[in-house]
Amino acid sequence: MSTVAERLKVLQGHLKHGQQASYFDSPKRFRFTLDNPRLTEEQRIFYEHNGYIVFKNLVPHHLLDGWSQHFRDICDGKVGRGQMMMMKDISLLKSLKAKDADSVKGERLYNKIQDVMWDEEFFKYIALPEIVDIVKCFTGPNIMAIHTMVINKPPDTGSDTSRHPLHQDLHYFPIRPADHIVCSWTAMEQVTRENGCLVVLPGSHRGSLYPHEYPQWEGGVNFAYHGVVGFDGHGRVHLTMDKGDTVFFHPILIHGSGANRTEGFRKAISCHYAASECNYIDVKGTTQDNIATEVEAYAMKKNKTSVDYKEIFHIRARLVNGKEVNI
Ligand SMILES: O=C(O)CCC(=O)C(=O)O
Ligand SMILES: [Fe+2]
Repeated sequence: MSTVAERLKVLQGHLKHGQQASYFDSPKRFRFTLDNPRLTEEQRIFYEHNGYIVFKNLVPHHLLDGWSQHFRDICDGKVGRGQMMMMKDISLLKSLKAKDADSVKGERLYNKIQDVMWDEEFFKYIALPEIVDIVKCFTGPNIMAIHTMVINKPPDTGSDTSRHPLHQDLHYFPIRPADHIVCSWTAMEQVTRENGCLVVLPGSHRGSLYPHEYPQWEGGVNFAYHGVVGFDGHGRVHLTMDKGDTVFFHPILIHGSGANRTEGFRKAISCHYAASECNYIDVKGTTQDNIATEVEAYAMKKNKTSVDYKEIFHIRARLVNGKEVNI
């Protein structure tokens, strides 16, 4: 483990010799990845530097088709939703109150199903060896699923509410350390700039967690879609992906997604994994206070009991590999 003083000495050495100090000259070469042969040196360096890495065609298509059908069956009420949370786009909520309400149903109505980790069909994605083998490179062998979603972007209604503002997923998590959390996000069909692919700010995972607020969007903003401001000048990469491609990214990486301007449904399945050794922390009084208060109020309304934010995460987390530590 290197100390700040050691790092400073190396940097001073570079400067003295007129060289430009680079991130990889620091004594501890790898901070965001663990020693594991599943990642090549090149892949490891890419993630260390950029905070994300894409694996082409990682998830078999027949499995993705099955999960797409399962999503539609839940939306249509053919399969029980259990404890899963079904979310609707705000512009549709408005039109539901209008006279054309009947035309908005099924997968057109729901833009997200959350907490899919306890659904045995979706859990097959979460525990898929192709995914878990890569997750271990960030978390180590003991792995919990802490946040899970099937994200559906129905055709935008014209109000741009299918956009997802730039944000950092760690804003939502009362869990640390961040470096042992990773998201896997798999395209369930081709994702393009037209149907609202992910947009990432490479290298932003080396920053810190910033304050998040609801953006001031004319058409309204979906529940809990908080965003960061002030990153307009930062380089962006649009992650256009084919069906089955999977991106793994760090929870501090700033990312978002565009509106779906096609007539199709853009679906993705994703899971945030954390090392079982991670701790559940109190976020009161931090920049995460606003999301914690909002979600606690929602849980209170739904379950009529008050639950602390970190307990919400603790209770729903599900073991994926190895053993549970912080029970
Ligand atoms: O799939 C997307 O459009 C992005 C979703 C996302 O980043 C999130 O829900 O945190
Ligand atoms: Fe996100």
